[in-house]
Amino acid sequence: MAGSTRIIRYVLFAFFGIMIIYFISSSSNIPKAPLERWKGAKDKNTPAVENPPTGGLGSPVPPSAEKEILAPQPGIAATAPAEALLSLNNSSLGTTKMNATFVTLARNSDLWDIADSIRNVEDRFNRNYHYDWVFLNDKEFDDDFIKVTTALVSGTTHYGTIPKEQWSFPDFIDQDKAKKVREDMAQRKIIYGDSVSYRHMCRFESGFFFRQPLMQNYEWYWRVEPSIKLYCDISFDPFRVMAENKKKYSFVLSLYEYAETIPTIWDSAKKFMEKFPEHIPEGNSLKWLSDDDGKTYNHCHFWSNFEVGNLEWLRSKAYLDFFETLDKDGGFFYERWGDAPVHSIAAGLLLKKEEIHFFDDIAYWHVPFTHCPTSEQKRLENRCHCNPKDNFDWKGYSCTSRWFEMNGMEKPAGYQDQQD
Ligand SMILES: Nc1nc2c(ncn2[C@@H]2O[C@H](COP(=O)(O)OP(=O)(O)OP(=O)(O)O)[C@@H](O)[C@H]2O)c(=O)[nH]1
Ligand SMILES: *[C@@H]1O[C@H](CO)[C@@H](O)[C@H](O)[C@H]1NC(C)=O
Ligand SMILES: *[C@@H]1O[C@H](CO)[C@@H](O)[C@H](O)[C@H]1NC(C)=O
Ligand SMILES: *[C@@H]1O[C@H](CO)[C@@H](O)[C@H](O)[C@H]1NC(C)=O
Ligand SMILES: [Mg+2]
Repeated sequence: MAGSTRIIRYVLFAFFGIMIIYFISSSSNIPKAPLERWKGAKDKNTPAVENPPTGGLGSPVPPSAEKEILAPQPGIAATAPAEALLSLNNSSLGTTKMNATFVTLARNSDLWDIADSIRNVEDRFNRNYHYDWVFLNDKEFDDDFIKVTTALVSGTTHYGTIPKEQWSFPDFIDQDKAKKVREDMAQRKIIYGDSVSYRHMCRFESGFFFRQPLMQNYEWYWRVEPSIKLYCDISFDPFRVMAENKKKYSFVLSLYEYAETIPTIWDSAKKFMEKFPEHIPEGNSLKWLSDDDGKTYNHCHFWSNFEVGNLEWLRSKAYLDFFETLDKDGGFFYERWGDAPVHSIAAGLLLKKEEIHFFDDIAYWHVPFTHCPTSEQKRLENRCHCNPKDNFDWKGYSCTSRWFEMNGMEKPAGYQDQQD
């Protein structure tokens, strides 16, 4: 008796589940016009439903996961045949999501620049996934900022104010010495060299954003800065690609750091390596960071204004020991260490090289550099609108060639044409 009641309940549950999913898909609030255009484009190319474009990993998304990944896309569900709808039955929209969030550090005055970034991220990706977005600020966000960003993000937004002690000089910093450095850097016209707030920002992004109470609720993050652009549809879930391929950190652009901002960062990194050999695994990316077996730093770093990464790694003892060692040496204030070289040296030393992923499929711009996939097929399949000539990957100032070489990865056909 109890058994058959349970079965009836299960059937009813499943039936209403399907109805709800059907209702959500067909009453999608996505405007008609873009959907129609998108559908047209889809028909011309390989149908996205049967043959979703895969990431740069060859096949980052195992076949079993493909349906789930495609499931939350309203555009597909609304026009797909009945079987495709039915395949949603046991993978509710909620359960396909990763434990992940977007994260943005911003000032109230960054509102319209971050609005631009959000629109890009939503149009190219998140409108189909509805991931949350955490906004952090050293001051309280104002109503206007909250109102506009809440309206733009398709997931849930959260707003956090950074505690004073994470956005000020630690007591072990000699303020006079720090001030002299800023005056000197101002004279030498080093970019942001005279800025106090930029230094707080770099230190916060290096050591504290992932420890905010709001960030403790997540395992994965995707960092987004104001005024960035995405140029291709992202038809896979980068968080899932990371998880399923055991990745911890990722990048789209890499380059050489401005040497004057980090004269002694490598001394601190070496001090860390000596003090904590247990945190340095075999098969890391030291070779990408150093051309002389660790004696000196070649200044290569991943550009951290874009990052998809694992928060548990940043919260690990290894990373925290690394940050602590660097922080105590004072270079965030006595020099002008950026969070990009800090994250990059950490990723290069603490992770195995297979744990770092180059997201070729995520075409991206942050002034002044562009990552645009070299492969024309990729650009067409994903409706990219970047000019391949602008691709920075293979130019002299990029470190991405070195990354490919260290990993024995084959560069995409036609890369020579984008070299300068
Ligand atoms: N709350 C807050 N956020 C800041 C502050 N300074 C920078 N940020 C944020 O920190 C991130 C990095 O700052 P940017 O000014 O973009 O630094 P950048 O990318 O090195 O330089 P740009 O070329 O100017 O973009 C961005 O998300 C900014 O919005 C600040 O004083 N307060
Ligand atoms: C539903 O999904 C869960 C979790 O993925 C799985 O364990 C279960 O077997 C599925 N049920 C059916 C009827 O497919
Ligand atoms: C969904 O339902 C269909 C038809 O009943 C079934 O063939 C399929 O296995 C189901 N999928 C899941 C994930 O339960
Ligand atoms: C997401 O990850 C955080 C951090 O590891 C964890 O505390 C939380 O329970 C996770 N949430 C879910 C729904 O798994
Ligand atoms: Mg920026």
